[in-house]
Amino acid sequence: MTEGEDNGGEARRKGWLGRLFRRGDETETQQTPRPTPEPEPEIEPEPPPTIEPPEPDIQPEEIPEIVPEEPPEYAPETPPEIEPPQIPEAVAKPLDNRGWFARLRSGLSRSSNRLTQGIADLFTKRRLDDEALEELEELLITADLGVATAGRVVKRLARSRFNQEVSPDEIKAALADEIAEVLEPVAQPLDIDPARKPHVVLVVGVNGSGKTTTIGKLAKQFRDQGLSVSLAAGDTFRAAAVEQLKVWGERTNCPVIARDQGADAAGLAFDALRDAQRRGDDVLLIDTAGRLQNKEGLMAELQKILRVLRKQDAEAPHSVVLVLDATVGQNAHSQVEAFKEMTEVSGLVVTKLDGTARGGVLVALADRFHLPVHAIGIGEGVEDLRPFEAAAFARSLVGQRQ
Ligand SMILES: Nc1nc2c(ncn2[C@@H]2O[C@H](COP(=O)(O)OP(=O)(O)OP(=O)(O)O)[C@@H](O)[C@H]2O)c(=O)[nH]1
Ligand SMILES: [Mg+2]
Repeated sequence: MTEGEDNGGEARRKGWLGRLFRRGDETETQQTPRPTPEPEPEIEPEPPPTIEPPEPDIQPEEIPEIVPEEPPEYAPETPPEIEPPQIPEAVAKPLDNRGWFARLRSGLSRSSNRLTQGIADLFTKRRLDDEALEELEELLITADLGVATAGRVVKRLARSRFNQEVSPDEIKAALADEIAEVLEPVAQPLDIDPARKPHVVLVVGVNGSGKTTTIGKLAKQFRDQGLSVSLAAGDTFRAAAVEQLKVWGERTNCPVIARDQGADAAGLAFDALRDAQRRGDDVLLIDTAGRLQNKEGLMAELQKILRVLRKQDAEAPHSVVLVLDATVGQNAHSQVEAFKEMTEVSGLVVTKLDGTARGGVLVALADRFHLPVHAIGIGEGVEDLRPFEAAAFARSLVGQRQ
């Protein structure tokens, strides 16, 4: 359960987190500095959005008033060499329920194998006495459930089964029930308020967590519900990120507002909301960068986006969705803490539960932060975003069959 056990794929994210909490260490000097940012105002001089030019009824002099920004407090860095966007092909047809459950189970196998084996070792012809409960608690902690949650789950189990002889299957079933009870209150879909035109969803998270992909998948789901959706490529830090969102826009038939790399993300968000309001869109999904050079830089950018959106709609964004990669294990806690400090996170989407996920952490997060988990990602395709179902997830985690 410690960060030291994280798999190799975390190195990049750890690097990000390292950067998230660091100020001006040596790695910055390896990057060629970008030109000094343009002085204010930031919106006015920018190139027009790619989908439609500003309409004449907007007075040009209004715009500087709306964003009276100082230059950003962070020194923008030259993005690392641009990786080609990794855009998987859409999954042709929806998975049936057994298909997705099998995927979730195999994704959670890293957690569930450990639990299943541990439970089998512990509870073959054994009473659920104090010693057994203590060992079970340790096992749950190593499966990423965290000390507090593991303690609570075991205590509740003891209430009903103390000193009874229990089989591994009974323990698994009881555990799944206890875990489902922790998860149930947070299993809440991302509800779009039809009174908002648009309902603005700001999507945040560290780089690589799955923000852009999740936006594409959400766009598809909302389109399938008959909603009109537009996308804003607010991750202006990398050219590839903009391209990636445009591909999702084409795939889901949603307009994408985008600007060149390095453009001001808040200005782009402003234009995107104005256009979406004008069209009367139901939903606006705003992508953000996860890769700014430090926490202060990221916070400054996100807060600027919030301020600018609120100039047009005092209640926007109506949802702030934090996307977490389930393979990072305990790091997810510090990511939630960091983003809660930066913005009012209103819910989570947890991705990569089809990979070598460490799903136990989702239970610990639910128990600790009580943030709604709107959906889970179980693959790279457009259909691979599923509602978060507490009971199914709990059963998968303990290795039970559906
Ligand atoms: N297996 C799997 N891969 C996923 C899932 N969600 C996203 N990915 C992949 O994870 C990688 C990163 O996803 P992105 O959507 O680009 O992540 P991001 O948060 O936008 O990253 P930055 O733009 O770098 O901040 C891509 O290769 C995605 O295809 C998922 O649920 N399962
Ligand atoms: Mg992205």
